[in-house]
Amino acid sequence: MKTKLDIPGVDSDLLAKDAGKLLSPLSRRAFLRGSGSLGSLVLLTGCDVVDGTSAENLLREVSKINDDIQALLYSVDRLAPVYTEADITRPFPFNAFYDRADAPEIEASEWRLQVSGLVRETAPWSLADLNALPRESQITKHICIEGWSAIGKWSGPRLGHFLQRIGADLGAQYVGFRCEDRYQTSLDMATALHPQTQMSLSFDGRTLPREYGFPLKIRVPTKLGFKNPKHVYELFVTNDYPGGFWEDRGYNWFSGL
Ligand SMILES: Nc1nc2c(c(=O)[nH]1)N[C@H]1C(S)=C(S)[C@@H](COP(=O)(O)O)O[C@H]1N2
Ligand SMILES: [Mo]
Repeated sequence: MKTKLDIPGVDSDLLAKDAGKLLSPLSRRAFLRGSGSLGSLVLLTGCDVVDGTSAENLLREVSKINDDIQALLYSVDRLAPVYTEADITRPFPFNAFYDRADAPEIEASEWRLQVSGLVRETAPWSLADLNALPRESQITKHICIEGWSAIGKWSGPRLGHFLQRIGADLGAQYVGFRCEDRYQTSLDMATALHPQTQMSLSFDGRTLPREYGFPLKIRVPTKLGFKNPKHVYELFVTNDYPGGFWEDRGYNWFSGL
């Protein structure tokens, strides 16, 4: 492998520092145990860093190693902690990339969940169809990257059961979600199949309120809040990295807890 460490316009020490910050704690330890230099990052990623663009690619590769390591450590047997009714946070905080008053208003009778990509049955689902599926309830903690957390109660069908039901390719890499407010996010298949990953139709004992994601939110208690899409209208299964609203703006894609 040819490695050139003099990059015109790029400070190699700063680049190594930046990239080191992107690593998960586990791979960072391994990185620092080595020389912690740009050279060792080049070895780790196999990237040939010769200019600003390849420096960017190197940072992207490092972020992917981070995702891969987190995915490897992720276990469908490891459950997020569950809480009691007495622990529920009321009122529950609202968050979105806009103000509460601007949350989308969705007409229940017109709404359909579209299903696409690597699935056998692509027929859309009405809210009544989803409401007819067996439900589970969870009281879990939502943790937002912005520094707050809150305990809430959600119920709805298990996403894993739904994916089986529609004949999704469970060996595919990603399940992506598109939302009515143009938000989107995606999960690795292991997380989509996790027993606590839920298609939430109800919140705190009533129909999901408008601002909390009516009519459908995907509740993922093993991930940070931004990986929990509200107002979902499309679910797709794919092997092409789908990214997401915040993921495309630099948040770590895996963001597991
Ligand atoms: N459609 C949609 N889903 C979204 C968001 C959003 O802006 N739009 N924000 C995410 C973030 S960052 C958080 S913390 C939670 C907030 O959910 P809550 O309003 O139920 O607390 O929704 C997540 N899902
Ligand atoms: Mo968030």
